Amino acid sequence: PQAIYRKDYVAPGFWVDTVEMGLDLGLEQTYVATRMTLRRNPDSTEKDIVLFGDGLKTLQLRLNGVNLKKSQYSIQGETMRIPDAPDDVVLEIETLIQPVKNTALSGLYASAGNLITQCEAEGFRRITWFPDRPDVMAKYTVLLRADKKAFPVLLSNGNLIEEGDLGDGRHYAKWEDPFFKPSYLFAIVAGKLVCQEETFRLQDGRDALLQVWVEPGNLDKTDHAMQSLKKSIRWDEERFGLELDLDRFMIVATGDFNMGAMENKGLNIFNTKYVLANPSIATDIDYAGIESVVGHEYFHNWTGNRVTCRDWFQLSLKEGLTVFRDQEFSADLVGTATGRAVKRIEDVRVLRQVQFSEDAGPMAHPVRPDSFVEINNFYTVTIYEKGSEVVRMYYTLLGHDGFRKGMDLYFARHDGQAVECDDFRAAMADAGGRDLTQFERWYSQAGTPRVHASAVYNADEKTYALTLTQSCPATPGQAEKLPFHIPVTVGLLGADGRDLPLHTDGAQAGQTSVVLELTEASQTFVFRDVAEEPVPSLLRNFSAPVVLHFDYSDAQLAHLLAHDSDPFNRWEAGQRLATRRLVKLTQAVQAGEALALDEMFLEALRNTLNDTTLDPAFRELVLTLPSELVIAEEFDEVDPQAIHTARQYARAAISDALRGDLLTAYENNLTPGAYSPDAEPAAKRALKNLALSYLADWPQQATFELALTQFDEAENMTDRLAALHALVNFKGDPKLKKAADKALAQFYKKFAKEALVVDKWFMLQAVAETTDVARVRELMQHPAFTLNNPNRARSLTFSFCNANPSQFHAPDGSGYALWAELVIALNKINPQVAARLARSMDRWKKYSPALQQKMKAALEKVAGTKKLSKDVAEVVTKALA
Ligand code: HT7
Ligand code: ZN
Repeated sequence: PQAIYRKDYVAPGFWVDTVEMGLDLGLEQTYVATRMTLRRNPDSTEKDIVLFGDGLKTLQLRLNGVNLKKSQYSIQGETMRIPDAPDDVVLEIETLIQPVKNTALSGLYASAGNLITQCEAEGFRRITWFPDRPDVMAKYTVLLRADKKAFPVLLSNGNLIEEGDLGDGRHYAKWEDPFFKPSYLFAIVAGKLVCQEETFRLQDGRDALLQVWVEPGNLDKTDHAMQSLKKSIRWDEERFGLELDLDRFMIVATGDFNMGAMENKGLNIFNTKYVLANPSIATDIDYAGIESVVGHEYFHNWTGNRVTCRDWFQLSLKEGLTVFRDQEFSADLVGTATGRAVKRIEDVRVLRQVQFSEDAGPMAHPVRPDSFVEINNFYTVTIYEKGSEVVRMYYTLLGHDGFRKGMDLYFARHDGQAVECDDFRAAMADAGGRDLTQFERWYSQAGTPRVHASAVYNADEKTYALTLTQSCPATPGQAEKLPFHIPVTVGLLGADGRDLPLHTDGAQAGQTSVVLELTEASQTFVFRDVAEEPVPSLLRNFSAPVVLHFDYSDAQLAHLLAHDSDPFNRWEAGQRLATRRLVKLTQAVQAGEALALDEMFLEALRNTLNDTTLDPAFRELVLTLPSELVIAEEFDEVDPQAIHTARQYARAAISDALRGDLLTAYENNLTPGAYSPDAEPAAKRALKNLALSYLADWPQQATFELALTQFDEAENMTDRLAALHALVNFKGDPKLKKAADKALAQFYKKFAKEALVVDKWFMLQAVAETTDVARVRELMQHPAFTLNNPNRARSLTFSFCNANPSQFHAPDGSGYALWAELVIALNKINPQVAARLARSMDRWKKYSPALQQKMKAALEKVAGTKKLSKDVAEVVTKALA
């Protein structure tokens, strides 16, 4: 497949000022008439009108009122070129499209009898011919016409300016969006929908109409999304001084969606997973997910919509920044210092588990990629999560107020424009009076930097010299890396566990944390007047997306775990202690040696578990062992079964040693009374259910009964699902398996009509320890399973391939054969979803030669498939390179 390159950017030959669209909507067939006014861009080297179209039946093409003859334009692939056009043009285009046949869910498609659009990144060209690129911003007016019964609700971007009857059972609605926007933010929704609505007073005194639209029958599940929307609007006003710029803001939920949600101007479209919630169907994690995704999409209204991307290579300009904003939103809503740290730890866990792995694999790319084959493959954890870390580093370097000044300057300069990552960096540098030239390397260099720290304490001179050395592994196409500008936040702990005052360049009197700026390959930072040899607390709050190495002793880590004033690094110390042990246990499994877990580690965990002054959510995080995927990163050659055995052994040993403490934690963290998704009760449930999962490793009837009672009596999905998890993974008497199966069957029966809960039912089984390839195949035959719906496909097949490593990597290669079949099947239905699944094989070179051979064969099978989409072809070609 053909790659496109960032360096080849050419400004559009023509701007589009206005777009008027008329759509006659139907599921089988939709007629689209588009009239656009174009104006020559004198600053471009491109002289033609260039339009993009994909899968369109073109009925009519008129330029300034005259039909275009075939000889007056050319079409190659998705690109139409009209040469020799005058400087001002009115282009009229009529196309026919077939929404029901659109299983790719890009462009206009059918979902449960409704019509929905998804235009990011390049879906608008599946509706009409258009300069479908983000730097072409136009004003849209949209007239929707449809059968009244089939499509009683007709929505588009902006304001409803007219609606009425057309006779013959049809009606219309006319929408006008007052803002210039790129085509990827265009949206329409039509169908049988109902809404929860509210008028909300904005800070400037205006009233806005807020609506959450869902299928009939789901109005009992919209309240949390509405509350989240109101909180988002208020937060953006208060934290960034950014107002809602429309009179009306709509959210629509659909069960068929490729991603989480979409920030279309004034008409956000969401996966139901990020809208629908009530205590009986949604877990605490779902509630938190809804709050952050509603926030994320809302925040895009400024970071993405008002200021958008010049081209798709700049995607992180809007995505990294908006993820940073949604992370801060969630942290601010919790409010407490540990609450913030808990959120930070959760975010960093995702980064390490998924992004670090991406950065070390064949799809590694910079935050601002230099090339791609299919843009849909670049909605990645690097663009989103690493992009957010890059924005967070500006925040760390400039401070709270400096960052806000940078944001203000960014909007003052670029409101209404399509810009580059460099423009954001320039705004930060100018507002903060800082030289951020070297910081650019975070955008241009892929790979996760390594920082090695070493220290020398001079007792005579009372100095502590900390040397930081950086390097970065090679990534595809980038063999050599130049030093990054890395903010490393550091504190020093005394023997009593308290922070020592810091005397070093840049530290104010009394300061106990300092941001050291590592810009060279190696630098030494000297702390003066250090009364005793300290334990360093490095990279506090994870101040940069790097792997930090320091040769800590176990005793130093236990000291940090017990005392660090930085809660992130307390957790980090616990993870380091655990990882060390899990690596050793894995090696012992491989060598056939006896396994053991030392009392010192168990004691550190026990102390944390029993420290009731600590937030239960924090204790839950400390007590959770690093995942099998994180442990795998410690090895050059991964042995998934040995890692699994080692981790399971460690869990059982913890369960055994901390029996009484776990039971006490269980009992002390019950949350009787009405359900609330707030941080405090959610934290208690998290710790209680972690205790339950450990107790399920304790093969006794009593703990099984505990789980069964929780399952039967649960009044919320968090507790019910956690209990079902414990039952299904119970280690005791095989006779109890029958009771677990019964619970599984009961659960399905009770929730068979709730698609999102059925997804959970599949997922829980997909990741269960005993679920092997044969069982997945059996589950694929279940009447509720389908590959056509992305959520359902992901719930079983993605969960198995990505989150059940010891079974997926079965030595006989059966997991890989299943993977290949699924990717090939999905490729025909939905290339974007297929390409996501294809990524499960990214790290195939990290496995034993025997497994590698089987993985390669599976990759080659997919690569050799006829009619492979660009999406899948790019992923497997890069994996095999
Ligand atoms: N900006 C949105 C991206 C998105 C998307 C991209 C490709 C294909 C389908 C998609 N649905 C949504 C989501 C966001 O980051 O807010
Ligand atoms: Zn986004």
